Amino acid sequence: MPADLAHDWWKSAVVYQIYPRSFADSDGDGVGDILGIRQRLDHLERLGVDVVWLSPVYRSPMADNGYDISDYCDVDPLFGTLADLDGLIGDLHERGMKLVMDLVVNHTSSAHAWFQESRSSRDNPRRDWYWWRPARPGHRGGEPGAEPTNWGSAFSEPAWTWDPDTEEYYLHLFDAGQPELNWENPDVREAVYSMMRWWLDRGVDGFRMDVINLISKVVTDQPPGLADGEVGGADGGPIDTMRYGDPGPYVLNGPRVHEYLQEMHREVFAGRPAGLLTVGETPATSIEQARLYTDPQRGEVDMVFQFEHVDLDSGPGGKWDVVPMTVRDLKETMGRWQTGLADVGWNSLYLGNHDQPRCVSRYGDDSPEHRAASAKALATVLHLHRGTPYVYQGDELGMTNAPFASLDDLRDIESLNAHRSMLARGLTHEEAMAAILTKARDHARTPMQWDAGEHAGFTTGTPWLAVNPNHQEVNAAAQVDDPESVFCHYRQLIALRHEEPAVVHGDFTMLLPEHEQVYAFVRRLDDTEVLVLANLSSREVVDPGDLGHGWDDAELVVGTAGRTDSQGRRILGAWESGVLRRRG
Ligand code: TEU
Repeated sequence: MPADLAHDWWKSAVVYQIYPRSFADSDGDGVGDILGIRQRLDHLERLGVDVVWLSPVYRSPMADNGYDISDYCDVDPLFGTLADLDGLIGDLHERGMKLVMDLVVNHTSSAHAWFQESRSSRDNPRRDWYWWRPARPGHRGGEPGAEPTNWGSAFSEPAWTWDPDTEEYYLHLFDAGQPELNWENPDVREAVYSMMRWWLDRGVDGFRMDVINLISKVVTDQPPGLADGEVGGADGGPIDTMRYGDPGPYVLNGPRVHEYLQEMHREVFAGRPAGLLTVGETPATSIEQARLYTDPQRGEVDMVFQFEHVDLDSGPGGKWDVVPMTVRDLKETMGRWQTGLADVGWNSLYLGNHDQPRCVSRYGDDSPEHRAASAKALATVLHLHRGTPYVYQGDELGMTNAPFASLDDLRDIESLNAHRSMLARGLTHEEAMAAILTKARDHARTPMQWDAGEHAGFTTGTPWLAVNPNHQEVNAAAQVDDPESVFCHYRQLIALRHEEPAVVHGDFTMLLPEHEQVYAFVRRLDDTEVLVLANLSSREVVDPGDLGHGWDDAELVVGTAGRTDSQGRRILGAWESGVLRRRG
């Protein structure tokens, strides 16, 4: 690791996200684990990524696949041991890579000792570590409608659960097994900071902070101190606002969130050597808010995951209200975020993760004819924007959504609850399944496709979630030595970011914003210009405006940049993409 690592080293880095349940299983129990990851680090080194973001491996009852943590300072036996994790940290550092852990501190598991104590009695010292409230006045606790507010959770249920022992409700914006921590309580914050320092002392290089913009709640002075949300309002997120009140205005980007993040920075990161990375997951966050979160002068986080481009196909009814999206929509939002954080802050760049369907199926064309080209075109566009790219495991192979046929094929609490909720409000099973089969998180969670063998080389046992049958064609073994493969295309893009400063620091100019098929832009730094052109459609594009005029003698650095027909018009084939560079 270069000693003089620049403070903002992560601007030229590429992060690879590993979802441990689905990456590689070393002991044949059908669930991925840490030793499995350690056995597959050559894949990451060949790809050229700089950082691994590891989704949770902590002790957990797995109500939400690890995003419900019962012990922050231990590894769940399903994934291995602390020693295994120390080994992974060592292996990555030896290879010049870093490890970023998932920090899930907006909520804990209900099995966490803190919550067990908190729910044990109303006057337990940890009672105020969570959000407990009495039943709505005039209502008997436990009865429908008695919840302190009408809020819905992201998993399509009431956001409050009654505790018959202490006769109060506790708040959870996700599953009932994920009670919200009360960050108003300074002891809660200090407990979190000391846990973070413990991991940094162990060699971890930073944190991806789960729903970090939910930690400050708007507490009103009228009982129960929290207000009802609007039902039927446009949420766009996973909350089923057709049935429940939208908690958004009371929990998103709350009044003390910046104060808490600045305190965290002072208490955890200040004074530590450069070389750490912090990225906040911030659903429903505006550019204005993102500038505050990522302005280095403010000492909060290095970058955030914003959700606008992954909510483009969500209608007024939220995530499950699936609506079409266009290339123009994608350009409009990506372009605005490029401009919005051009002078302050920094963007994270992603099209997929463990919560989103596969990007090639959602934004591309996963038919056998176009899958590889569209996977490359999406990567070309994403990786050349100004920001830090994130590769979700399998996207570097062009992995697609899975052919789930029925609810039995799914495992994710979010989809299973959403199905029940949609039926409860009168949708048919077919209507509910149509939405779920489009947006299900399990699409991203099918096992990694290492080879064409049984279970794609992921496990010698029975995978916890079925392997995508297209692993016969789509797998790492078939791609790593194929210069025309999606894998090698990703490797070229990552290498370009490492060697071309204009890709890291160059300004961004969108071209042809109104074009229905073409996504093109220029990056400029000093005397270097980089032109990125991509046809994000399955139809050929003829003469996309004066795109590329004057670039005839430019250097083609990645992909292809179309052909010129007899009339001198540039033709871009279906899903064709390329990067041109010129100097002076
Ligand atoms: O996700 C938060 C979040 O925004 C998701 O609920 C997202 O909106 C939804 O899944 C899109 O369908 C984080 C984690 O990434 C997710 O895996 C967890 O389930 C959630 O927090 C609770 O920890």
